[in-house]
Amino acid sequence: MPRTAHFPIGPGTLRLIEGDITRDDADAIVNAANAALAGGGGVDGAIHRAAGPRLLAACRDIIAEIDHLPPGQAVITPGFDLPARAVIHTVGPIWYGGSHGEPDTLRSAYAASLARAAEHNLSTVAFPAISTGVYGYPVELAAPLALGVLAEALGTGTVSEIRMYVYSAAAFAAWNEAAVTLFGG
Ligand code: AR6
Repeated sequence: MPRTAHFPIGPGTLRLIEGDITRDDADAIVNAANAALAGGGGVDGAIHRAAGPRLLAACRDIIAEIDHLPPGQAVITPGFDLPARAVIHTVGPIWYGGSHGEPDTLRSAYAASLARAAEHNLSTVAFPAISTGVYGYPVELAAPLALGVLAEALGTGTVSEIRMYVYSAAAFAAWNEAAVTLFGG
């Protein structure tokens, strides 16, 4: 049985969900992309498969203009075949041990994604656990940092609901523990 938990934060709600983000019908889902927006493995591959080839075409148009998407920044495309209306593509940091600016870049990836959502009046946003897969960011460090940024956006009403997707029972336990510590049970 997939696990869920929810935490009221200010006027908004944070939901923690164990499951596949590509099935979510949020206003926007966030993609943990690479700087070339070229598609890839992990959640990026799953989102491109579910959205269909028009998503890669839209990413290519963006790259033709900006060359590459630096870590910590975010851009938005339509959701195409996804249930979600939009995809916000961000690039998290690759983990090199933690003293190479990784926390600032991870914070920025979440904040920039929320900024794109707010600009487009998208109030329900689903996030994957950016950088905690191929990019190697330790989940027990990523979770409290990410939840802090998400809570700030919910507290100020930048967005009304954030659905934080995790992809294993172990990840759910780590994120839930961090959320309970920060927000109470
Ligand atoms: N739904 C929700 N979460 C998922 C899904 C899914 N369908 N699939 C995987 N995850 P990763 P990164 C989780 O590696 O570390 C790509 O190749 C996964 O278990 O997707 O930011 C890009 O092109 C993990 O917890 O992203 C980049 O090159 C989390 O999503 C690179 O990987 C993120 O893992 C980015 O690496």
